[in-house]
Amino acid sequence: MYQSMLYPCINACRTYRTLDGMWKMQFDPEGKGRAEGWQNGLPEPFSMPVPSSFSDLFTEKEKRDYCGDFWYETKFYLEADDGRRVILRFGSITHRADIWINGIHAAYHEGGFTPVVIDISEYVTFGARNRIVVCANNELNETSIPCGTVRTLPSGRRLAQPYFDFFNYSGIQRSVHLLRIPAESLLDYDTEIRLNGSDAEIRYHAATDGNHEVCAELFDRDGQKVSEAEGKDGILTVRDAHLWQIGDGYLYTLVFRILDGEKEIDKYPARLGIRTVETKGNRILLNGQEIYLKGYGKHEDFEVIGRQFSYAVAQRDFELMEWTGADCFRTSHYPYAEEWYQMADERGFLIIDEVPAVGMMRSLVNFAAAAGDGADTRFFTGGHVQQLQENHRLAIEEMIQRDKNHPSVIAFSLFNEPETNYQEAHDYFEPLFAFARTLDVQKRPLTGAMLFSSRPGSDTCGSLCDFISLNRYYGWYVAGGSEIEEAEMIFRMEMDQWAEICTDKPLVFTEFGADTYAAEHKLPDVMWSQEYQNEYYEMNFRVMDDYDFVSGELVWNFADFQTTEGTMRVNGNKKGIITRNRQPKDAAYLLKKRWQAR
Ligand code: BDP
Repeated sequence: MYQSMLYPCINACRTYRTLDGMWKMQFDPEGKGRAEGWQNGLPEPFSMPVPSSFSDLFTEKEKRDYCGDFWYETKFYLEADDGRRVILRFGSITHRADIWINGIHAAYHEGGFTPVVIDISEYVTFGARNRIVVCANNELNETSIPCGTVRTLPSGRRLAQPYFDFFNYSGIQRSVHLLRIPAESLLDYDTEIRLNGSDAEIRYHAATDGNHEVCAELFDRDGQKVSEAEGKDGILTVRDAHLWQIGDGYLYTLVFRILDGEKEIDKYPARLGIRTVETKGNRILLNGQEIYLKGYGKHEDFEVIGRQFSYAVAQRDFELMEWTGADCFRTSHYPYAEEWYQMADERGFLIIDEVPAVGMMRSLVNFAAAAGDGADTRFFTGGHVQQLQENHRLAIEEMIQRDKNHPSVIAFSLFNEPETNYQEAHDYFEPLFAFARTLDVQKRPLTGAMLFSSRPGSDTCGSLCDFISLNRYYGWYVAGGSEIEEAEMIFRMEMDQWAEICTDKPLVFTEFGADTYAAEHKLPDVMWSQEYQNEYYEMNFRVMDDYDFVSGELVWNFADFQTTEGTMRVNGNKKGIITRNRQPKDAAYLLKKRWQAR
């Protein structure tokens, strides 16, 4: 594996090309591929687009729901050796993969939502065609994140059984790049920002794999150089800094160069937004000013393409989010494709970046237990815990390394709805929070989205978080429909308890919502109708507005999305404010009115 996750760029020192296109693919339900030597070429492949989530492209159920090993193959021509490294970079492979180059095993990667980056220089043949073979696997278990299990039907067919509420889309779902980069190059960098009046000070650290001199230059949006410094560690001072703000995604360009005298060995242009984020008392501050988060929990999910990244869908989503007056989303429940963060940086949009630690409880009915009765399954006890924690640690490390330099990322979420009501949960999470704190020099707030049963008195993990994040379904899973007045009462009772803790800690709602069928209207309203979604939100906002430590509201969900089928879901989760094909439900207008006025 190669240590750098820097996004590809093209200039005099670096080049890349995409290997996206039609690849060969083959399912391997018996897991015999390795023994039969498929790493040297697939025996009976069909064609498959890369990137894509394979499931919704087929017309047969068995293929849509395929669970197990599945293989990909492609060939590429490589030009003559010019002394540079050859790097192969997958945006992600879900959930794990072995990769061979020309039949030689080059890497194994666990985790389906961060890049797989491999230095393949020693495996390739220059001036010739080279073969890439990938054996991916999409099984879920209790040591993988996200968590789940696999059920074998009497026929022998295997089915993924997620402990979470989204479809187990898999495949090579993000772009594949082939990079040529200098033998000595920039591997990674960190930036720490301080504001002094109208000026800014940027402390940087550049990691390279050599000893040559590094220089850093900062350019404004017009290409004017505003500051420069020398060394792997340095300070850039910016007079009258144009701050990165909500709705004003002003980006400077920070150019790192590695020099051998006059000779440029490497050059990497990074985008930089000047902004600070912190919590103070029970407030969240951006550039020292209090902010209130308005927006959504989302998914990477769209018809036909599943979880594949699409610039067009992302653009539509940003347009719709901004149209409702939103300024923030949580990458529930996994790090998204990097392009989402680049677009958010440019638009001045805020992101809570979440690791795929979801399904940390045994709940097979589309997460029903999680949202409703909060059953305790003792998930954090048993033999699987150590390996789970190792995978979780790796996912945190890769997420923070990949995303730490995006101004849009204002917080990291390290879990979604695990059981937190016993000591072992705290013992599990405490070292992970401590580890995450060592990785982010910007010291962004850390949080985790808390389950219904995680509340003052019972929860053991809120103390690890810089702000409390609550997923709450008062008026839906709890006292829904005609009981909504009771929901309001018990919601207030819970908030009174948080009020005692949140004198010194902000609280953000990371989920609240009601399933709503876009075609359904009813007077007086009933659950699933558009009118009820409005009533639900009106009640929830009434309560939230009475507690001044509430620092944000991210509704669940931005759009309807695909889940595993079952009695809890009507061809997916319908809590969207927007339909799956990206048109507004009535509640979108309610949010728009509220958020544009705030
Ligand atoms: C929460 C989960 C989320 C679900 C949501 C729901 O965090 O993934 O989709 O409930 O039930 O438990 O809609």
